[in-house]
Amino acid sequence: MKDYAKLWLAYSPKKNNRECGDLKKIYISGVSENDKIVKNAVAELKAGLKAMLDIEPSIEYGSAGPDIKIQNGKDMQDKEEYTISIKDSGLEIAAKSGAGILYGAFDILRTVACEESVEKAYAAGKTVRPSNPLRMLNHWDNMDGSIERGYSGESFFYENNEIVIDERTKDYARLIAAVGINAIVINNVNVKQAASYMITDRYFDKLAQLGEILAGYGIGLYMSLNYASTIEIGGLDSADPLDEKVIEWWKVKMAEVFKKIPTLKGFLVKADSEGRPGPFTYGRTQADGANMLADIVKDYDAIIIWRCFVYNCKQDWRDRKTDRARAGYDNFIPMDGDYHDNVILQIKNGPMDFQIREPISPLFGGLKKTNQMLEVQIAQEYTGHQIDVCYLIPEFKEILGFKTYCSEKDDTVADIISGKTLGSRFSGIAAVTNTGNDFNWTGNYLAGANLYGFGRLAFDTDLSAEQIAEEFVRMTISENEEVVSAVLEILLPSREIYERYTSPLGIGWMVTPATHYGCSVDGYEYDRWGTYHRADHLGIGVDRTDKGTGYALLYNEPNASMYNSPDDCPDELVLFFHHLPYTHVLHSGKTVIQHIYDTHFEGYAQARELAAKWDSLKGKIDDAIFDNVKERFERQLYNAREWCDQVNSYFYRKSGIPDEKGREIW
Ligand code: GCV
Repeated sequence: MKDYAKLWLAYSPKKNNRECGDLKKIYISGVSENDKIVKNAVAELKAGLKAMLDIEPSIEYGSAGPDIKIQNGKDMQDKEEYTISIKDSGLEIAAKSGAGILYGAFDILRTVACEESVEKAYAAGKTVRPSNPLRMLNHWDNMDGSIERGYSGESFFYENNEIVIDERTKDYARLIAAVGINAIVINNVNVKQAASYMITDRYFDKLAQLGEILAGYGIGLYMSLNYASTIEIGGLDSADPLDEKVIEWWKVKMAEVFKKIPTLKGFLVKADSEGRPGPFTYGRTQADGANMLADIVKDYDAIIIWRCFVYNCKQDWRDRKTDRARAGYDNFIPMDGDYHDNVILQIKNGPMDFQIREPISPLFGGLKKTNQMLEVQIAQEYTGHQIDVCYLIPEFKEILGFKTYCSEKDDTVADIISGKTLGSRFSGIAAVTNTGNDFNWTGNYLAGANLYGFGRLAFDTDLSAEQIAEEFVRMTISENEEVVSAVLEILLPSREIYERYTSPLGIGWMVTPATHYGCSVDGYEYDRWGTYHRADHLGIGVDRTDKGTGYALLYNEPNASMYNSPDDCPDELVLFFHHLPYTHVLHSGKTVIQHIYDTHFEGYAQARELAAKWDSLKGKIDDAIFDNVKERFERQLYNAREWCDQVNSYFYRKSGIPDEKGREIW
């Protein structure tokens, strides 16, 4: 087994331990001391406080409430809520479930680790209720050990088509529970080869064992499912969701699966997408497919999470009417209201695919009667492969705060996925994760801020991107104020800087095909994936207005009118919605072409500033962390320069319009 960093569970000794108050006793109330999550919470508290403050508090249990198991959906947030208050010479954590106690324990450990005063943090009593019922990580890990879009080594779940369970498995559960994650999907949504057999006795024992470990930290186990299992492992000739033979096969299969893996909470399904099989093959709808499976797993209190990433990936670039951005909406809205209660539709944040800037998917605010979950990606597929630093929490804050105008109140994406808007029992947020078996888990050490931050934000959407970043830095790099400020100055603007030196004004996609790292302005222009910028010598952008593909009109008003008008559309998305001349003047007062030049030069210059800031930390932080990020910055600068020069040269050559400031363009 490879060695690995402890990240925010390092629990290093604290100098300012007086600040942390007198923690002679910890009172735990509302739960049974025999609950296995409570036991893990207590072990965590004891180990953490001993390591950080060298104290050994005694634990006192108050009266236990009824024995509560957290089931999918049913009042999950109530049961995971916790309250911490000061009691006698110590602290009390009160909750209705072991998970609540665990989150409370990690809250205390975080307070101590960040050297905040325990007195101040809890004097008024602190109650935290998770913002979202499901706070999930989606692993795109394959059973051969590779990871689709993985940039931090190999899988720590699989090796040579076997499931690996070791100390790292448990530490992973601890790490993600500490930030509030309560669900993981352990295999790639592209379920192929050995992964199709995860629902057979070849893997049941290991999966049952893994499920138990995760359950001990309040984490539900989910798997991605091969929609065509009936054919691929069942020997049937069909996967038609309305075919009785198919339904019967799934009934028998699910009875076996849930008996053998009692902790299993459900499945994630990618169907009819990028070559994966699905109900369309049989002339059935996405709802037919999802409901068939959901009805069967309902008997086991399980759910089906069905992805909305369904689009035609064999488009003709000459065709200007078919618009990939419309696909999710067109494929899923007609059945709004038909999806059964234990189906959740999982929707990528944007209508395309995790570009550095996209509008919010119009499915949010479009679906009015369906359980919904947001899917974001912390694996930096299009945002720098964990080579370039790109702290994504500011973007996720924008996504969550987007007003969909789907109702009079509670109409933001955050409201929808928390279950507030629709009163839904099943909802939440998932991130395609950025972990692997690298020493530091995430390749670039600073990419750990996205793993940490996603969990924290999913648990409490009111936290600011700044607070989350600061916690990460204090807990995993240094408490030295100079270091904290410098790392925050690197993390916080990094997403905007990445956007500046890559693709402008919401256009996206100018990446190297297949790998998705590095610049290739026309890489996806004459391809089949529906990903075009439509640049010629006069202008650039995709007309998605009422005169073009009509995509802008899929939003509720006033968003539809705003996006439909080049004058009202926000600058950062204007080329996503409009085809404009290079001389078009933006709200910023700059022309499109000058914006392209300026942002690219600025973005590259700012990336150099970030790297220099990092260099200033030499000797002030752990050498291994310093070297790791330094090496990534060297690659980032090469990448940023290529982007800057290629994009500027491309558009200068297309448009013939020189840079007002006369800078060097090739
Ligand atoms: C798991 C994009 C990625 C694929 C990924 C797919 C998806 O197309 O490039 O690697 O497949 O999204 O989200 O299903």
